Amino acid sequence: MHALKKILTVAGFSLLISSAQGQAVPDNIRLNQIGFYPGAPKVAVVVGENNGGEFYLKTADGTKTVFTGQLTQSKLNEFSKKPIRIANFSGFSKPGSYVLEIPGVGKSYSFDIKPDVHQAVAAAGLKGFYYQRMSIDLPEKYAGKWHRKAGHPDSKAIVHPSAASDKRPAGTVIYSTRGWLDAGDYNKYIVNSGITTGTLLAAYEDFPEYFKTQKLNIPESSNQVPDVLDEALWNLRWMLTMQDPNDGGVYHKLTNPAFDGMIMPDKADKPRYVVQKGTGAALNFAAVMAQASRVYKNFNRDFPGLSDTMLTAATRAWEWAQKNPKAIYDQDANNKQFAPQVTTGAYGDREFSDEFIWAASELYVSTKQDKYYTAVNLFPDDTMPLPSWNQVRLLGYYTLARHQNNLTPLAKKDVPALKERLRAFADELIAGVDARTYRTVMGKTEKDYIWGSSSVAANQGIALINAYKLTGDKKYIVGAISNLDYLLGRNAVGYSFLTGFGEKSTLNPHHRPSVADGIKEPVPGLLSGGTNARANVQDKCAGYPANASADEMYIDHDCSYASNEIAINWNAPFVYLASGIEALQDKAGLAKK
Ligand code: G3I
Ligand code: 9MR
Repeated sequence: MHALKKILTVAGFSLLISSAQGQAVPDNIRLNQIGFYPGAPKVAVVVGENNGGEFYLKTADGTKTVFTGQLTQSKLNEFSKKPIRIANFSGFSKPGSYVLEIPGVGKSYSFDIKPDVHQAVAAAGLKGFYYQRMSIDLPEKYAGKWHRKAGHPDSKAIVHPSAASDKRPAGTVIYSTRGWLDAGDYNKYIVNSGITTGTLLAAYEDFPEYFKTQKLNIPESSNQVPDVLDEALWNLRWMLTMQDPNDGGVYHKLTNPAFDGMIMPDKADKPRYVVQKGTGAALNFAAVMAQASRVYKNFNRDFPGLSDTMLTAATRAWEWAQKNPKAIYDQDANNKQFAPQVTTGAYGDREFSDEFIWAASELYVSTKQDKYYTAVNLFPDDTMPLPSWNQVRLLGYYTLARHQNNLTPLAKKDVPALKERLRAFADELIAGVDARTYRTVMGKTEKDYIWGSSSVAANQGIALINAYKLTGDKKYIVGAISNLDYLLGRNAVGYSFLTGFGEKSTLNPHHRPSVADGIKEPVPGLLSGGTNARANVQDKCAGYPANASADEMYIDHDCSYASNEIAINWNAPFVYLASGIEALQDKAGLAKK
């Protein structure tokens, strides 16, 4: 299978590939393979020049034409310079299952037009976190054919020499169980857990009604707590164990010295260490625990004392960071000094002003104590950097905007300017989208195609949903949908990057359980990092298309950790994006024409 796919990718975009049904379908009609809301724009991209300007929307069985449209004149793609035409069938809104037929090109994958069209992908993305749970069996009842044994109990994590303190010298054994595996690897990183868990909690805070009724079939589904909060708690409980009770500092990660092989969790039994405490870890921890204390406070009967524990943990980590504002996690430097050497993911941020902003914002909103609002300069400059694991400033801004009606006067005075900034940022994101060949917000410049670019698309979508919530202007949610369309297939490689969803979706992610479990289909509901302009030089896998442009550098091969790994900090914004759009579909007039 790999070899065949590789040849197809190398040979380019115009080849026919086989669909799940065994019918020949062209790879060069690219669209959201899941579908469209009746009241939303409906666009497909056609790659390559062809005669004939008409396209037909047909019932999925191909028997009946329900809509006929005119393709746009072809335009050269901004990066690959390939000719692109657009089939726009936004004028059609009748629910059903359809295909697009383009004379001289072929038929598209089938897709739906209906309300709730992204309900299943939103739920699957969240269920993806269940499949990432460590230290617990995943029985068939919940995990289906991907059931597996527990691994990584982490009940005996060793304090690494880099983390040694008087009260916990090197070699001390601590209990640090649970948590999610970070990505395709089996280690647990506090910095990346911060933005991930914070994003899931933000989704809940923004759309509580939506999550109240969602059932994921996880072990806690029968309790009274929304599944998203039960799932997030699996990781939060692990995060709590990463704080040194003696000083409030937080270990950067819990890790093997080196990455495990491509084996199942229960076969991975190397010793695991907690390493150096750092400012990034402390502040990500403080931010997410402060946020969590606010969220779980409403579930005090289900989790007595939890909210208070979280707030205390948050303030102690914050205080540690005040005393240690520049404790960088420098893995290379540590490796010169300590043994064993550690070569797993570094998440080595060196700049913490954004982490201070996020933590201060969350602590302020949860406690209403002005001292947090004034502790750091929350608005040091005019930039609005898109969130990523090493850049969390906007997470603080989203929180302040979300709670705008419940702030002290000190912060209230800044709200109009903050809202204006969020709106202006969204305007910048959507500017020019209709003139771009793929008509997605994603891909304005080559810079969007970095390692984990799928999370760029998803985080842009979150910024747009925030602007929609603040203004009620439909153009922002339409922009957010364009990026969901991108992630589910309207992109330059024609893949749905969500495993298990779409006829042409990621099948071979760099994900140890998916590689090692002997099951053909990958674990479902995981978002591939996707296109990465520098993937070929970063992981050096064979099979990248020759002369690929920035938006085409992707291979669906498990070797490719730089373009085809999955990661929790990419799944979380996907969950926010898909769930937010689902939650807003009625208000935004998407569900009906
Ligand atoms: O910041 C620069 C940017 O200025 C520049 O334009 C761009 C061009 O490529 O590069 C940017 O830096 C990249 C950085 O990510 C920030 O996006 C680096 O090149 C790139 O090497 C780095 O990749 C990180 C990767 O680890 C390697 O360190 C990814 O963000 C990060 O998501 C990934 O995380 C790994 C963990 O270490 C281990 N577990 C799996 C996880 C996912 O792959
Ligand atoms: O599997 C690892 C993946 O999670 C990381 O993102 C990636 C970059 O740090 O590294 C992967 O591990 C590779 C290692 O760096 C080099 N040898 C091959 C490993 C993959 O099998």
